[in-house]
Amino acid sequence: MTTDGQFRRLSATSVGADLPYDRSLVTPGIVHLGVGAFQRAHLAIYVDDILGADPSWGIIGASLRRPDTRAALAPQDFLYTLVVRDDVATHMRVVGALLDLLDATVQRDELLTAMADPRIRIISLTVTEKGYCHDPATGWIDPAHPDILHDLANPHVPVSVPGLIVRALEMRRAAALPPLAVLSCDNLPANGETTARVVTGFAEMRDDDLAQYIRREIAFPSTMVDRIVPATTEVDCALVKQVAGYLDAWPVVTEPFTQWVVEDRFPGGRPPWERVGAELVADVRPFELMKLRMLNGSHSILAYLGYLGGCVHIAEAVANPLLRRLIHDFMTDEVMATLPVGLGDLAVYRDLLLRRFANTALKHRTWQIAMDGSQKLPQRLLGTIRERLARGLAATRATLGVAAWLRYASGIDEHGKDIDVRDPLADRLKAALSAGAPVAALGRALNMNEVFGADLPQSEVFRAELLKQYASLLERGALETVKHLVEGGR
Ligand code: CS2
Repeated sequence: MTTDGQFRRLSATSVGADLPYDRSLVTPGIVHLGVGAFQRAHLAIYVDDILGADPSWGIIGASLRRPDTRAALAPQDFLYTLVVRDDVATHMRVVGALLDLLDATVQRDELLTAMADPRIRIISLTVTEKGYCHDPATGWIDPAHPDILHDLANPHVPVSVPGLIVRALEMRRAAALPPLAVLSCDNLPANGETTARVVTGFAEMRDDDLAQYIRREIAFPSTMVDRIVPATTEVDCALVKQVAGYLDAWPVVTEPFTQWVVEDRFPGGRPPWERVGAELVADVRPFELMKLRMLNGSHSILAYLGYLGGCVHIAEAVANPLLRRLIHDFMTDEVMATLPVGLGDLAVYRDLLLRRFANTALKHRTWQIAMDGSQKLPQRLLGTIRERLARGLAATRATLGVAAWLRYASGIDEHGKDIDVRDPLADRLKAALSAGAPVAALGRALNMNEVFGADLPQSEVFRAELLKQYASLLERGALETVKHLVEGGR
């Protein structure tokens, strides 16, 4: 359907396509794996903003698992609307940086050909934590992962992210193409190193020479990415129709805030991103730690406790004075002391986060953030807990966040209803947590070394605090537990 009554569909020849650059001159310079809402509101905007100055950096995107993205965007020439909203204003603009979008499930060869195209100088990715096929506690590739086993047996028809990248790099080496950068834009600690580790780890399993070539020639800069981008809903499409007056099957809605800190290592060159607000630095690690522990740590705590307490969206959760106090104190008293010096005034950063979470124009579901906890918690909460334990300091609020995740992952809510838990370890978590006394249930969950590592389960202090919080969640419920803690009862 390209029309709906008097409304026309966004497309290059129809409506909405008056871009500030000539799109017919734009050529591809980047292949991006994992075109979700986040990438379309973040990396794609940093690219869209430089296409007037340098049109050689257009993006060829790929969806790795689902055909719906291509189906939505192809009829509108891969144009889409970026909707920037807060409680005061709504702005819309059309983005033209995406030149094509391949569905890797049926266009794998086209995707590999694009990745091995001489014009491509950056392969970027937002494939979420689980796309790395690694062990989240250690960051090493999981050799028993079904997709990795598939790709080892069928290296020319890869399905995993490491498999696709290694095959593309192999093709580039065979064609004697110059080196490029593989740029992770995922919320992982040291995301460049993590990507390098899984890519070279997979290459080593296939061919030592190839692994050496990758180590020698390919750069894996780390990045800290930040913009809150909830999944698009029908309501967002209706808003675009009403305000912009055209049909867009897949707009993306986000907040005004955006931040991108990037390590400046691009052997094939890069767009002049510093001109459009990106911060190019030598070492991204301090920024990543700050963002993962402060923003994402708070987000996960709000998501689990908020969901259990009946809050559908983050803004609703943070409007609850007890939850707000909890994450305020979590950031101030538990996280800040674990961060490196030189990051500026962390209290200002904290207050900005609290304001961003309170944006009621963003319908960011607690359920969405609650997904994939087993992949997220190591970098969001467990790092903070580890560091505090090592210094003999309490980590009560962070531990309550972990307990709330486990309570959520048990699969039954406070009213006895099923929770739709989305997590690669969902079945194992549910089996571990759904029967027996809390101490036995937690004992089984803590055996998951890929989440907790070998060290945390050994800590008596951590075990005792986790049990205390978990038992309180079961007895009192989420909001009463928070009240108890915030009001000093503990
Ligand atoms: C969120 C993040 O879904 C989640 O887990 O915590 O996507 C968060 O919105 C972004 O990292 C913000 O930059």
